Order: sequence, then structure tokens, then C-alpha cells
Amino acid sequence: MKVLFINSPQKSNNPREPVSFPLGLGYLTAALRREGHQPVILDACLGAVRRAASGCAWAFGLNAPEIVEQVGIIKPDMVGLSIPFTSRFHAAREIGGAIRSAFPELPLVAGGMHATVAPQDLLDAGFDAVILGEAEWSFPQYLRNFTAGVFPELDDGLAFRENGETRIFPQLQHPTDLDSLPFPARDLTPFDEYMRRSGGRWIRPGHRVASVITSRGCPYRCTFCSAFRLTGRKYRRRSAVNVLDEIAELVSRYRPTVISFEDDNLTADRNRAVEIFEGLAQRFPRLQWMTPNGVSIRHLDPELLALMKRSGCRSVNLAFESGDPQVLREFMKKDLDPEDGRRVRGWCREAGIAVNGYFILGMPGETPQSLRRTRDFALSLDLEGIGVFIATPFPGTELYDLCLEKGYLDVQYLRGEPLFECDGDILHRPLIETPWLKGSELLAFHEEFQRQALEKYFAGRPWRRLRRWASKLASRVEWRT
Ligand code: B12
Ligand code: SF4
Repeated sequence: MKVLFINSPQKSNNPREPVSFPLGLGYLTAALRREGHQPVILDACLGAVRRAASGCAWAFGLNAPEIVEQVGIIKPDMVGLSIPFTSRFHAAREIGGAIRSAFPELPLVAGGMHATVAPQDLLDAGFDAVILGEAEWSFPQYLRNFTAGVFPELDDGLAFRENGETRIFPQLQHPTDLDSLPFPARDLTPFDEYMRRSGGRWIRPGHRVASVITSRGCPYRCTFCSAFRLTGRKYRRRSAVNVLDEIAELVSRYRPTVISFEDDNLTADRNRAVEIFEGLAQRFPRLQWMTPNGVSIRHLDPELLALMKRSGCRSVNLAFESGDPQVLREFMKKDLDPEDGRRVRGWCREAGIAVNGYFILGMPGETPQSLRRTRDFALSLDLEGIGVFIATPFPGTELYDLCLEKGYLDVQYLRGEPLFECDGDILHRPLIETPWLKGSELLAFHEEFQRQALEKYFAGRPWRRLRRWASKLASRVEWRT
């Protein structure tokens, strides 16, 4: 069967926002190809960057009419739309509607994180079915049953309508043998374009970054996170040999300079992590690597950090989240103390690894006092980089359910209005308001905190301030010409 997979387009306020290879679609198409199907990937994020008509400043890649035109050219037997982030939902709805009206008979399915946690949104938008969770195992089965006329096509990981009623079968099975999966089908995309557009966010422009995921599933229960809804609570891992073989293939085909590990928990199995890092140091001594989603503070120690440095890791993203022990434990359910984070920060300094610290402000228990505690803690760490985010109640999280129950959610957000269409805007808008912390107060504190963090950073590194001005100026000139 010829199945066209479309990655929904991204918008950003930064015209140079990196564009990531859709790893999930890479895995899914590789699995389908092995079964004899003919999958095609159309990544609507790729292509020209244009001024957006509304919302964000810049629209990346294809718009709905251009996508419909491509469907007409490719002539698939089925279309599958990927919605990895909630910020892409409104674009996905528009694209689904446009395809539906141009090709009313064409089966239309959806998948990805937003589709998994909010399948009703997609069924309401006219999609025939939503594949919930990981699809490498379930979607081939779906296609077999679809072709044979079996209905419902799956009883594990499917949402659909029957006689006007929505039926949802959540995904319960998460296969453990990840080594049996073929490597992502990067060859179905113009992969070199991702490499050219990959630098600039976590690493300097000019680097060729290739993404790899070595494990799935997370046993922790952070209230603001929906990862478990897609990949479950059990930590499942690929063997170090399998991971290193994929990196060897990447190196010989695409010449990356940096590997970006996209895991939720790269180092949760210490022995495996050591095998991977030793393999990197021996076999690919010139490669750098990074972890944009962060490494868990719980799973780092001085010896491991020294090995990480030796194997090409120059900086880590650490999710400290809060400087307030109560917010951390009670409202985020992170089994951590801020002082654990401070200790690991010190070990990173000793290992010569720079630290970007992530913080989340505005959880339901947050007060003006706990906000100040977080800011003072963050500034005392003397970080090389900092990301200060406002808590976003994503559908499918405990945070969302709690805020819904208590009436803390922004009314427009609750109504499903397109409040953020830029992926990057998601974590910068107060959507939670409690009787003890107003959205406007939170926003003002957030801005002030960011300003202070930047001041502190530049005070110790004046040459960096000069470099920042220079690069800002250069980018303005470049975008005007
Ligand atoms: C890797 C990752 C990234 C990477 C790459 C993202 C990308 N564009 O591919 C980077 C670091 C760039 C990133 C950035 C962000 N991320 Co992120 N990221 C992840 C992470 C850790 C893993 C995703 C992944 O690769 N999974 C592995 C693959 C195999 O799974 P998959 O992509 O979901 O695909 C499978 C299924 O979904 C399904 N599937 C997917 N599409 C389709 C389509 C069809 C038709 C079918 C049938 C099936 C199907 O099949 C695939 C194979 O099993 C998830 C957490 C998680 N564990 O899911 C967060 C996550 C997706 N990210 C999240 C967020 C918020 C962001 C940011 C917006 C944060 C920010 N403001 O900076 C940015 C967005 C930047 C951008 N412009 O893309 C949230 C999304 C929540 C939401 N509801 O929106 C998540 C869930 C983490 C969380 N906090 O809960 N992210
Ligand atoms: S934020 Fe990270 S550690 Fe916490 S539950 Fe999600 S994936 Fe696990």
C-alpha cells in the first residue's frame, strides 16, 4: 500500500529555527517498508521560510493548498498526518480539512503525541482514525486489517467513530525488543537539508546535527509531562551495539559533526550508557554529542561525567525545574531536592562540561516567595546557559487534569482556541492562574528573571556580550537582504 505521511508544518518567531528530522516517522516508515508497503514522507516543515499570515512571524515549509497539490501528485492509497506537538494542531486540522474536501474518498488517519493525548480533536476534525502511541508494530497490523475489511482494525492503540460514538482503545502493549526495529528511513527524506538547518538552537550554526533515540519509556511521574502516554512507564532500551551501529551508518552516509540523543532518559541504565560513551570515544573520536531534552540529575556522577566529556559531550541540559523543595516534590512530583542539582552542577564544572539549566515557573503551588527562591537558586548556580519556562498544562498530563479540576485553566485555552502556533511560544505564556498568583504577575516575574539571568551571565563574560550584539546585527542584515 502507498501511504503518504505528512509532518505538520511549524511556525516560529525565529526564521532560523532548526528543523528536526521527524524520527517517529522515520521509524514508522522503515517498519512499513520492511512489510512490503510503499511509504512516502512529505515533511511540510521543509522548504522556504515565509512571513506568516497570522500568529507567529514565520511559517516554515508548505501551506495547506501546497500540501493538497502534493497529495494529488503522489496519489497515495492513504494519508497519515503526524501531530507531534499541540502547537501544530490547528495547522493539522486545516490540512486534514483541505485534503478531505479535495479527496473525499481518501482514508485519512492521524498519529503523534497530540493525536495520542487528544484523539477526539482529530476525530472531530474529520479524520477517520487515530493511531495511539508507538506505531511501528500496530500500524502494519492496522493496514493488514484495513485491507482485509476487519473492523475495528486494532484493539490496542486506536481511536475511531462507530455509529456516531467515539471509541478509544488506549495503547497498552509497548514492545521491548527495540533492537529488532529497522533504523529510521532517513533516505525517504532530503536528510542533508535537516543537517544544514540543524544548528543554532542548542549548538552553533554550521554544525551538522543528526538525531538518534536509544531508549523509550520513563518510570518517573513529573506532573507536567505527557511522555508516558506515548511510550509508557517502563524504561526500554536498545543495546549499545545497536546504537553504535546506527551511528556508524549515519557517519558513513551523512557525515554529521554532532549526534543529538533525543531520549527522555539517556543515562538511566548506567552500564549501557558507559558502553555507548566508550564506543563513541573509541570509534568516533571527532564526533560531539548533546542531549537537547536533558539528562536526569538522578543518573549522573563524577566518573560518568568525565567519560561523557571524553566521548564528545561539551554541555548538558539539566532540568533543575525549581529552587523550591515543596514545588519540586509536591507539585511537580520530582523526587529531587534543589541541592541534588547543585551538587551535579559542581561535578559538571569539574568535568569541564557546560550546563544549561531549565526552570519551570507557575505550577499550581507556586507563590511569589517560591518564585524568588527559584530565581535566587538559579542565579547562584552560575550557569553557562538558562531556559526559564512558564508551566504549560499539556493535554494528557496530571498538571492539566489538576488545573481543570480546580478551575485554574485559561478560558481561551480550555475552549481550544489557537493560543500558540509557534512551538517556541508554548512555554512562555501563562495558562494557569491561581488565587495566589496572577498570570500578569507571573509574566512580569518571568521577564525580570530572564533579564537578571542574562545580566549575571554577561557580567562574568563581557566578550560574549559583544559576540551576541555582533551576531544579532549580522542576522538582521542577512534577513533584510
Ligand atoms: C525528541 C523530542 C524533541 C526534539 C525533536 C522533536 C521533533 N521535531 O521531532 C526536540 C529537542 C527538537 C524537541 C523540541 C520541542 N519539544 Co519535544 N520532545 C521530544 C521527545 C523527548 C521525544 C519525541 C520522539 O522523537 N519520540 C520517539 C519517536 C519514535 O516517537 P514519535 O515521534 O512520537 O513517533 C511515534 C508515534 O507518535 C507514532 N506517530 C507519529 N506520527 C505519526 C503519524 C501517523 C499517521 C501514525 C499512524 C503514527 C505516528 O509513530 C511513531 C513511531 O512509534 C518527546 C517526549 C516523548 N517521549 O515523546 C518531547 C515532546 C514531544 N516535546 C514537547 C515539546 C513541548 C517540545 C517543544 C515545543 C518545547 C519548546 N518549547 O522548546 C520543542 C518544539 C521544537 C520544534 N520546533 O520542533 C512535548 C510535547 C507536548 C505537546 N503536547 O505539545 C513532549 C511530549 C515532551 C513533554 N514535555 O511532555 N522535542
Ligand atoms: S519530564 Fe522527563 S523524567 Fe519527568 S516524567 Fe517526563 S520524561 Fe520522565
